[in-house]
Order: sequence, then C-alpha cells, then structure tokens
Amino acid sequence: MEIETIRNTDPEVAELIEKELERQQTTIELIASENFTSKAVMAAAGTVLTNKYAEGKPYKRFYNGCENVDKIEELAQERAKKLFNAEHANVQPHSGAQANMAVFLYAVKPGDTVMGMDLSNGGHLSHGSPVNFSGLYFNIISYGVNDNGEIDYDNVRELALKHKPKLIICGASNYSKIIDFKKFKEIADEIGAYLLADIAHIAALVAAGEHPSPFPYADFVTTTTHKTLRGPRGGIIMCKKEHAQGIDKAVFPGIQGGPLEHIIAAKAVALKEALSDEFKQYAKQVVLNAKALAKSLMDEGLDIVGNGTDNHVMTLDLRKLKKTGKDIANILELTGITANKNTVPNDPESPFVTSGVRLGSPAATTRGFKEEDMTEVGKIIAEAVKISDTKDENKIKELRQRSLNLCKKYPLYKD
Ligand code: DSN
Repeated sequence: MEIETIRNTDPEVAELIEKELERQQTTIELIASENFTSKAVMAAAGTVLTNKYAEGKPYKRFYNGCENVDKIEELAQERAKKLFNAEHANVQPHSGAQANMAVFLYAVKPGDTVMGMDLSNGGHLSHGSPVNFSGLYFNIISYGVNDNGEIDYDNVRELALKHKPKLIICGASNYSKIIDFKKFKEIADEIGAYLLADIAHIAALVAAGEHPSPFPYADFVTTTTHKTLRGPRGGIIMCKKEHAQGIDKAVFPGIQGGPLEHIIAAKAVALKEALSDEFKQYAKQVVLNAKALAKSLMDEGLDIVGNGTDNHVMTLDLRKLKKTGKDIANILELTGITANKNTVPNDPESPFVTSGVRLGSPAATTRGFKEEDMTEVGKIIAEAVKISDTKDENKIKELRQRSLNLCKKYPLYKD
C-alpha cells in the first residue's frame, strides 16, 4: 500500500525499497545488531508526526501544537522506565552514539580521562575510538579482553586506580559473555567515577531477565532501540533521578535540535511490545538460538572466541584456518547469509580485513528460527568456510538453496 504511494511519486526509490524487502525476505540475517521490527513499529515511523517540531521536553516545548506528541513522548518515557526499572528516561537521542555523546557532555569535560572497552576488542566507536568525538576530545584509557574473550576485571581495576578516569564505560558491540555490572560499579566507586552502561546490544536480554540488569549499579544506561530491542533506529538514555535534568539538557539543547517524534512514537510502540510475554519468550529464544549456532559451528570444527556465547552474539575465529573475516563474510553473502567481518582479540589483520566474523541470533529469532534451524545455519556456514578458496559454484548454489529453504520456512512481512 505505502509502496504504491511512493511509486507514484518516485518509482526509482520504490523499486529499490522493494528489492531491499526481497533481500531481507530471502537471506538469513546474522548481523548481531540488526532485527526486523513489527509492522506497527514501521507504520508509526511513517506518520504525520514527522511534520512536527517539538524542541524541549513533553509539556515544556519551545513550539505550540505539541499536545499530541507530548502524550506520545510521555508514553515512550514511561514504558522505557517500566521495562528497565529506571528512574528517568530520555527517549530523544537519535542514535546510540548520540545517547553516549549526551552522557559525555553531562558527565565529563574535554580532556578528562574516560575508560572504555577498545573497539577492536568488542567495544564501540563512541567508547573512545581515536577517530570518534570520544577519542578526539577525551583522554581515553582502553581495556580489552583476554584470549578467552573475557573482560579481565583485575586489569580494569588496575587501570582505573592508575589513571583515575572520571567516567567508566561498560557495555560492548561484540562481547559474548555476561557483563558484571556490580564489579564495574565497585571499581568506579573506588575512584569516585561515574559508571555508564551501554546496553545497546543486550537491551532485550536485560529487559526480559536473560542478562543481569545494570540497575541499580550504573549512573547512566544508554541503549539503541533497533537491535535486540526490535524498535526503530534510535537511542534512549536512562539515569538516576539526580541526573535527569542534566541529561535532558545535554540531549537538548546540548547535542540535538528537534526530536524525531515519528521515531519516538515507533519507540513507544516497540517498548509496549517489549513489555509483553511474547517478547520475553523471544529474548529467551535469542539466547537459546545463539547457543545452538555456536555449538553447531564448534561441532563442525570451527573456533568461536571464548568457546561459545552467553548472549546473542559470537565471533568466528578464523586464525587457525588462515582465512580472513573479509573473505568469509563475502562467501557467506553468496550463500544467502549476511554477517559482518570483525576483529578477534589480538587480531593480526587490520579492521578492514580481520580474522573473525561476528554472528548474532536476534533477527533470525524474530523470524521464527529455532535451535534446529540454527544448527543447520551452522552447517551451511561451515561448508561455506571450506569452499571459500575455490568458490565452487555448484556448492555455492546448493548452500544458497539451503538458506532459501530456511527463509521460506519462516516468511517475513508476508501478511
Ligand atoms: N554498528 C553497531 C553494531 O553493529 O554493533 C554498533 O553501533
């Protein structure tokens, strides 16, 4: 219906959107940070709310005519607070990186020392990468993981006591173990640092009790809304009441102008969905599916960083096979599986080549995949790895068909 409306004005864009729909329907999505929103979430994002300026906070705006968006934004705030048991929620950040930037603006000054997980060890750009605002304007001390892919908390403590950061960031983009928020809080307390937990990747698991919550330990909790949480692309900051006013000011007017009220409406819808029993079931299945995929890959003789996963994500370690993440992600794409190359701990290759591939279960789980399907996905991946040098066309065809069979078993956006 909507696509017809777009086609009437812009057939070129309509055609590309349709092609993207087909790509999503016919390939297995294993990018750990992607997901499929409900049609209700998508519909909310495409509404007249996109027309409205609403700088400020609900009921304290700089524009008139905000009576409806005020109520929508308030619903999103209340649902976020309820879902995560948070004292305060700001649902305006346009993304997770913006959410983190707002925390920086509130909690530290340029030049201050901040500690975060190194990007190549599984952290995030906005946790102190030298090419990001966080690394450019702050003195960053990075911690990493050991060969087992685990955070070495003794090392984190040592670094914290030595460098005395004002802000410690925990949370990651590629970390397959449970994060010990309590331990991070103890370390932060020893030096009087703020603690920021970025739960962008594990938000749904935290919400559903599949991963320990960063509350009451963290001063600030940031998340994206589009990863495991299955909402529109965007961010949220939650914090203790004492920081509420400062965080709100940091978001607007600190780093953003008008909030995206159509996206905030979609966040509200997604948060309502996340409060349901069905969502709890989904989050549980995300973890079961990730474990099934990791087991299948290891049964096929492949290495996984840390020998498995406790959450939704894992990294295939290709060093023993002398293959690169870049080549394997490319061959996987030919077989109908989408994933991304990723560094492994102490990776000898550059971030553009890498020795790993990050694999995640959220999108496949939303689609309906169960453990036995993830076992088959693991087998397809293992066969693809075997033929990555020869690129045997018949074998690729066969694997592509096996991926397609799984996609057909769980149709996407069909009704
Ligand atoms: N780029 C996101 C991810 O893929 O994990 C993090 O922002």
